[in-house]
Amino acid sequence: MNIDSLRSRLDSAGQGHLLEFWDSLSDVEKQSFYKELDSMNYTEINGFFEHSMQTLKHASDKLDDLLEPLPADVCGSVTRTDADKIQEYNSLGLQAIAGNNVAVLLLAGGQGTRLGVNYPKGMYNVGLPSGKTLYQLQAERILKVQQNATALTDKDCVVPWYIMTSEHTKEPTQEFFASHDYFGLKKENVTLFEQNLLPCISFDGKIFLANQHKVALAPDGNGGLYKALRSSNVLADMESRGIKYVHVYCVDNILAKMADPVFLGFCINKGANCGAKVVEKAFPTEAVGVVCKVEGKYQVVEYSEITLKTAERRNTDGRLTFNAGNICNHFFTMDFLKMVSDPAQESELKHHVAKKKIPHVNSLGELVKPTEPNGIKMEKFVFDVFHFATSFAVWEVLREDEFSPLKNADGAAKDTPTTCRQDLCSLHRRMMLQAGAKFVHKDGSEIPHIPSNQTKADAGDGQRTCEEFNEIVCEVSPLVSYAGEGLSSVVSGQSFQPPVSLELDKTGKVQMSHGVNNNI
Ligand code: UD2
Repeated sequence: MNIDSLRSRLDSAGQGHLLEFWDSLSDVEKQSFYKELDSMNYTEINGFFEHSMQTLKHASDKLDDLLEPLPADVCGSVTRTDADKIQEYNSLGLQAIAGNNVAVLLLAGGQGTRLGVNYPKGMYNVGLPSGKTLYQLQAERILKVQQNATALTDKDCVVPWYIMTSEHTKEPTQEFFASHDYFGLKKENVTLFEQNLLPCISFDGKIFLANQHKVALAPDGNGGLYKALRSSNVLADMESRGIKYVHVYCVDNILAKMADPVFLGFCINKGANCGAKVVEKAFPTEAVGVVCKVEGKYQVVEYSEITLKTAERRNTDGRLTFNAGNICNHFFTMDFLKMVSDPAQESELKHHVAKKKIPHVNSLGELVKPTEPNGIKMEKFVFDVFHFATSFAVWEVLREDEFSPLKNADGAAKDTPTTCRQDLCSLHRRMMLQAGAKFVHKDGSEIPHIPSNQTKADAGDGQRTCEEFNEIVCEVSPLVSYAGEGLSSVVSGQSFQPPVSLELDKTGKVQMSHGVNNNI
């Protein structure tokens, strides 16, 4: 340990206060703290801070004049594409999967503060009949899409799963997967890697201490992906497996389709090196980012970055001009990922800045838990690489089929465990209806496909109000069907009394559990 040299580096960077408690530390504490402080690049951190403060200063500047809608030729939509074409995209995607050319990459380094649990969000169980967690649903969708690709091509294949964690989520995620036997996936095909952390900084540029011998750190945002891909050798691993396409998604969307063949096929067909799956923005003030162009480059612009007038702008067909709602579901070619992860490009991605209440120790060595924001966290965003895209593709899907994120604890108005559970059950009920199943009440009368919009008292016999409709429990294991395929041979012509659950047993047979199961 060369403490004098470290002290002088810190002093000249204006961060000398970090050694305030040095003399009172134990030898073990000194060792680990020295290692932490010595490994940091203070010129870089101070540079990030200065840029972030500039960003804060200009936070109220609006981008309106620079915004351009997406050109029609990069866009496709599941509702405006005919069934044959969708089938073609699906086959193209499955062929890429069968050729071992596709990987999925999960962003799971977030701290999930809004949900308020002290374990990784992927371990959350939203209360489905099966009790499956988000991680298990995702693992099973990967297993099923592999099987579907094999069924189409007769080739065995693997979709490797890369999971980006952070200091806070790595260990519990690792233990969770190990204790669940990787949910049927092979251990060697599930790779956890860790994103980097950045210090939390006060408004006057001083790095906070979490305690007397540790810096207060936070993950560097989901755009930390690109640096981590390089530093953890994930890119090299992907290359050695022959991966050509990577599907990146975020942990909390219970409806996310891992390695979605249709989305892959659409992007491959377009020859895109970068793509985004979006949902139509529900209303002008909905707080989602929109995919658009800014000064000729593709970008996601947050709602707060434009004025209401621009958010409300509509095309002649009545649709919002900026309506491509980002759902954190991205397609990248391997070449593109390699390019944007190169330090020359990666360093061009600027940090976004958030004012936060940051717990820290003060100069008296006391722990302070502020009630007002006292500093900033700096994050890169995964979609900021869009502006490097030379060929871009945007695939619009239906919100009710593909987007229901878990953000908040129950009690909040949206994006809760309850809304996730209801949205998944609603999707599965619709998949079964389409496959020819009927849902019935206890007395055998059919539950209408569409809920009554009357109140319970006024709704006719057998009718259900929207609220009651939401409570119809129906869960189809991803191992039975990925997106509705193969269901009709199992459920067509049969009546099901909720709660309904379709699961595969150990012999690979579909087990149906429900109130009744009479042939119609
Ligand atoms: C994200 C998108 C937003 C919208 C929304 C939809 C970004 C930056 N924003 O917003 O545009 O699409 O999702 O649900 O993508 N994560 C990490 N490391 C970090 C921080 C986050 O891996 O340092 C992961 C996190 O675990 C999650 C994903 O990134 O899987 C999105 O993070 P979030 O939930 O904080 O993002 P949100 O909801 O603000």
